[in-house]
Amino acid sequence: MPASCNNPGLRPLRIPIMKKLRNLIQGPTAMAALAGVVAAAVVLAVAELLGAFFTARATPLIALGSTFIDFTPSWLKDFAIATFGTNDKVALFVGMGVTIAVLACVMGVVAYRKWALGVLGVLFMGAVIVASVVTRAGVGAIDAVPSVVGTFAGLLALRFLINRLQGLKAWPEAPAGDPARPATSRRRFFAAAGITAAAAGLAATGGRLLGAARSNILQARDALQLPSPAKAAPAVPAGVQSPVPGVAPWVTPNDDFYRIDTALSVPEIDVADWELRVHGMVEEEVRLTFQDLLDADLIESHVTLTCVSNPVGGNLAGNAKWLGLPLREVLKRAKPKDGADMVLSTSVDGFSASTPLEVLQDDRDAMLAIGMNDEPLPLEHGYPVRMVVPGLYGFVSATKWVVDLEVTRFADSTAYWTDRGWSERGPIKTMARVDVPKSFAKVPAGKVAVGGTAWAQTRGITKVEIQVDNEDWVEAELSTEASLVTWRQWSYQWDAAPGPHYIKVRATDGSGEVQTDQRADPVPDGASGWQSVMVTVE
Ligand SMILES: Nc1nc2c(c(=O)[nH]1)N[C@H]1C(S)=C(S)[C@@H](COP(=O)(O)O)O[C@H]1N2
Ligand SMILES: [Mo]
Repeated sequence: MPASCNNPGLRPLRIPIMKKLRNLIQGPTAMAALAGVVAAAVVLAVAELLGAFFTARATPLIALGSTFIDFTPSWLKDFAIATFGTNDKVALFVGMGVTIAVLACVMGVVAYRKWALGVLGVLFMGAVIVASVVTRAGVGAIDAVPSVVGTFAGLLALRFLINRLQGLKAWPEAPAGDPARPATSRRRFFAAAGITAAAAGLAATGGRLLGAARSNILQARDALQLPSPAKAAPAVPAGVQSPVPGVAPWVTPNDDFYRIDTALSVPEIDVADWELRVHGMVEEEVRLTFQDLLDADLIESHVTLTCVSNPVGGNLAGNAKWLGLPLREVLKRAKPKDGADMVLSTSVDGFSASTPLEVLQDDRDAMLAIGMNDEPLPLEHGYPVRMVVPGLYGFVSATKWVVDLEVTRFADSTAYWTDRGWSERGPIKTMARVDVPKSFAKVPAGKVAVGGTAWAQTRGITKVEIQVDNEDWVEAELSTEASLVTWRQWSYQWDAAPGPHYIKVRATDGSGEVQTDQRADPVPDGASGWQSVMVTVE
């Protein structure tokens, strides 16, 4: 028997701590905290259920999260994307869930000790929710109804549970077996809390199902027949795909296309309601319906989109075939006035991007896209209409769910991310990426296939070089170039000797410029530097 077990000095110390801990966990404070959490679940669940009949973006979690995103400083956005990638929204919801749970615990305890103070706290939180709901773009005052009703339902639930709790007198000091020991009322409290929580769960699930059933946007999208383009995309030449297995497919399937946006709940737009307003510094205000787009002479072209938040070596880039109307044609009708140098595009949910006017008028075929890889745009990629502008990062050009184009001047207006510390302009930087081998891969000695992709939209890629350790730079083999606005893949057969090695890669673009080795963070206008991949050859 270890000596410590019969050390009498330890017992008196250990038992009070254990007892205190047990009392805390089983005591009224913890139960009050639990009541708070259950009441918060009721707030959210009732709002979710009613929310099925209102704008989806108006339920408390979505509205609070969206408001949080809008106040996210650029370093935090950058950190979130760097850490969680396209899972940044999941991370946000987890963070919000924890915060709400902690606040709810506090609220429960406060309400138990002093009911009036608890009521004030709950009403204050309700007011915060309502404020974040009604300030969302495209959300009306009526959309506050689910949150208001939810808040009062939560308050009722809290009162109900705290009544149960206050039934527990002379507790927990009463010894077991003592009739004063309120084991049954304690059980009753947990039963009440459990039933309330289960009802909240049902309401939330019901709200989800009801919301999905009431939304027929997905069916409308599936039923939509895209017209054939007046000008088809140039045929993709053979040999665009790097022969190295594991390199990203040259055309990114829609399901694998990276998604970056501030929308916590994907906007649902009925094409019958969709209208694009072109206004501002124009001779002629133009309004376009979806039918106008279907009837117009559409073009089709492959364009590689890239996100400014993409770190060196990252995968926030994708290549797709887009179908749409050249923005040039839209602007021709609107006739921009002299002095205008920017188009501020705005989405239905209040995101905006500043794009140089001349970029939308030149021959790079910037478009209002309605199709992506022979399908209507997926909901999360901007259904029914988005902008696609070759050569610019998405944050200054690729507005999804676009509904408004204001012709203006950089000096007069700013866009969503510009107001949060990012650049007002965002030409895409020349970048080469290694897809194979992966960083920290172990490969057998001998011939090792190295491959990846590179992009410099509107300039094109003319050379990709790799450097192993400190050896000379050598040219990789370029895959066929499809166009200047799509990425270009590459491959290299590396004669690998055993040991650890670093493989660096850099591209040269069509203007003759070699990709800079100057490291820059994504903020404010895109990451730069050379990717370096560590590989162990065995
Ligand atoms: N409405 C809206 N459009 C948006 C954004 C957004 O947050 N909201 N994000 C932009 C950014 S930063 C990028 S990189 C591209 C990404 O487009 P994708 O999600 O289709 O890949 O969309 C752009 N369009
Ligand atoms: Mo982006």
